[in-house]
Amino acid sequence: MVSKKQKVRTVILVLLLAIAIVGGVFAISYYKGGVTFPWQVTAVTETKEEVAEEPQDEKLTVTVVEPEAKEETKKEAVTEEKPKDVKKVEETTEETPVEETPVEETTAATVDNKLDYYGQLHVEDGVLVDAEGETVQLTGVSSHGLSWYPEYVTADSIKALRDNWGINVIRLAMYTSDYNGYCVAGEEIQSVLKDNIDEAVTAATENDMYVIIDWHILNDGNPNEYKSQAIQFFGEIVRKYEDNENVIYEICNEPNGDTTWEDIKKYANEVIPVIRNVDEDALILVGTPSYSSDLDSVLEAPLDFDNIMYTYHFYAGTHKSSARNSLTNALDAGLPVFISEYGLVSADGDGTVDTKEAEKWIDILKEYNLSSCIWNLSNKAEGSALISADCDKTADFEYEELSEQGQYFFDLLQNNKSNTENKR
Ligand code: IDC
Repeated sequence: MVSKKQKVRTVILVLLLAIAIVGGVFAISYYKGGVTFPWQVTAVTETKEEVAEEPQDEKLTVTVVEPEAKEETKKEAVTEEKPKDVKKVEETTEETPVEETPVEETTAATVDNKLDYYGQLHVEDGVLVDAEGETVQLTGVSSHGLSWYPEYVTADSIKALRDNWGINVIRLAMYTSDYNGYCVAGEEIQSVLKDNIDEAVTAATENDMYVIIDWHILNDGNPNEYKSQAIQFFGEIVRKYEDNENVIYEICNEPNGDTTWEDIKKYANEVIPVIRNVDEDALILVGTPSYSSDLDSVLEAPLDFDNIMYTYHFYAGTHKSSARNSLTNALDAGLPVFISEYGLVSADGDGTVDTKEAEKWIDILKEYNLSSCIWNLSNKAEGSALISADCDKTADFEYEELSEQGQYFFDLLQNNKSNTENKR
């Protein structure tokens, strides 16, 4: 009989044996690596993750920083290269003669013939004449304020005006009190203005043109307000240009307000000798009351100097037949008149060309051989500007780049030429 004790011992033995066998098998498998125990799985996964994450981070850091930097460099390099490529393409295009043809199509509007240059001018019997006493007519443009639009009064732009439009006079409007005017802007701007005048006078001289140096009073209605500055300015300027027979001095643009002809005479009698003491032949233009429109007062008591012309200004949109009558009355009475400024638009400098009135005014200019300058050489957004507001060029304008008044003026110049040709 097997005792209970023996049975228990046998079971324990079998169990121990089984444990030993299973343990052995597991041990072998473990060392062979064929079996992955659950704890191993966790450990491996954890290790893998750890291992995988760390290098990934490092890699990311490396891949993020390094390649991006490289990419940037690459991008920069590419960007740098692109313009080169574009340039190369452009250069190639420029080099192709066929591609250059359109450039020629964009040439400036140019009249057929240039107006003449006459040398030293004089006033004889109320008329502007050359050395031989032949009647002379100057036709040209006035600048806008020199402080405001100096870019249109450079050596290049003046040469282009002469070459393309054929005009023989340019007026340099130097405001005295408005818009950084000479008398209010300080020494630095004064010297800039004088440099601009010098460049323009030199260009006019080199291109056989007359040049008017205009002391452009306006809001300072009475020229006596800045008389001492005028005396100093003209004294300095005339010494600079005493040998330039093409320089014309305009000593006060438009006296206005309650300024009388007597006030203007008082001023003129002081300023004119300053100029004449240095350049005794200089042609001098003198403004008249009411914005240079009152010639009647002048007729009653003209100045006592030779080679003086009185200025008369008109704007076709505002000034009509009564203004024309007062001008022709003075001319018929033998008063020497110079139209140093006019517009075909309104007197405020804006509006459209009044073609009906413009035609009548132009007829008078032709009939009396009046010298004149049209207001104004700029691209300001106003009717009197000769250049379109959307044109940034300061020379060599195409016809389409001129304003309505600019085109009208250009057509006049062109027709003048053909008229002259026809007469010959
Ligand atoms: C105008 C200019 C305008 C400027 C104004 C200043 O065209 O851009 O703002 O002066 O007040 C004149 C003057 C001349 C005027 C012009 C047109 O001599 O300076 O220019 N004008 O108003 N007299 C009659 C008309």
